[in-house]
Amino acid sequence: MSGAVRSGIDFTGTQTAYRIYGYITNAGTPLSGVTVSCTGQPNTTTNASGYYEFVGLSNSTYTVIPSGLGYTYVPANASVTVSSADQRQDFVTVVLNALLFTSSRDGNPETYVANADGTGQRRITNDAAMDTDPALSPDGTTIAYATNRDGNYEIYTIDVAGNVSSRTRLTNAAGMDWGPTWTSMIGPPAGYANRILFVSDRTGSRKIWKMNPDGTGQAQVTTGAGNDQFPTIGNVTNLNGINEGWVIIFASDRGTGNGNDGLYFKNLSTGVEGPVIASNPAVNMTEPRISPNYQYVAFSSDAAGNAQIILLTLSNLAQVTRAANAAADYQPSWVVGDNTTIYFVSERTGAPQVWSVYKPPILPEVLAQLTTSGDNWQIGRRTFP
Ligand SMILES: [Ca+2]
Ligand SMILES: [Ca+2]
Ligand SMILES: [Ca+2]
Repeated sequence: MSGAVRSGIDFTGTQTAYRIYGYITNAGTPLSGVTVSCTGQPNTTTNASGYYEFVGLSNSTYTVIPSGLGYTYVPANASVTVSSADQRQDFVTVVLNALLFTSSRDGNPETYVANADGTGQRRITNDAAMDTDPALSPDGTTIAYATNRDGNYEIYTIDVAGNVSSRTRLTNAAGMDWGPTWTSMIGPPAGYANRILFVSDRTGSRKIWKMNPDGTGQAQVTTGAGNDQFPTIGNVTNLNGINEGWVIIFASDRGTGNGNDGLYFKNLSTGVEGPVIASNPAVNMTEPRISPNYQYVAFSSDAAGNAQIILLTLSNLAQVTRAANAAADYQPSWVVGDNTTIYFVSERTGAPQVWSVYKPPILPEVLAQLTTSGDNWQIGRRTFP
């Protein structure tokens, strides 16, 4: 489709009917038979792929609500605005709406998990080594993380209950292997669905790599010069007017040459790598995270003289600072099904803590501090089912 756009084919006529569609999953398994309601439309039910859709919709705001089968869904309901484009709205069962982070409250870095509102914080790892960079699998059962328990950083997995018997080493390479993130189970091109992306400097510079969830099939993904890190995956149907489809967006210093990152993408179908926005050698733009609806990227930037959280709208590359503060603000993230709340780390009270910022369509931002004990950072990279 991107090729059609790039070759300059003109379309005449105006599309006036759009659809709201999405997938409903329980721990990664499609849920069939979920009743879905939508303002002014007859109810529908999900099919064997967990898929639902409402077609023939005109521009308006619709409330979409899943129900049935005995589950609680996240979000419980969604206000979806159709504005001359199809809209995807996924739902998951509540277990997937979790927040992962690293905390030093017990004396050294461990992985923690919490509910999306910060309640229910509990420790997953319990080990004298550094346990960092947690990422929850799209089926909600497994955490990938990085640990230096073997002398240098390697990627491990452990189940969400933290059972030591489930702990599995996935990488075994000299140098740093860290920053894991899972790819979606449905949708990405061949070779990219149900993989773990990670960062490795085993070839001499940092590159994005991928592997199967059991550690087999390790292969280099990004190929440009410089150092690449912080991969995030999404189906980006409008990157400044171009339908890129499934991409990895990542940070790289390839455009600055001085260690400051810029934002880049790799199209997983064509293999093309290019800038999302122009790099600036004087600015570190890093830690990109694609939103659950694939329409935004949150990242950190020190363009204002201190690290700030920036919300980038992919369709037009507009940038808005969120939760502005003179202290360092970094490592933005999202949880499943919520495209309005950004989680981030801030040092505005001193030590790094996990915060959330919620911005309803009209009201001012609502800020919440979710952690208070020890240092808390590295909010887990999230992948959406
Ligand atoms: Ca530890
Ligand atoms: Ca290693
Ligand atoms: Ca700041």
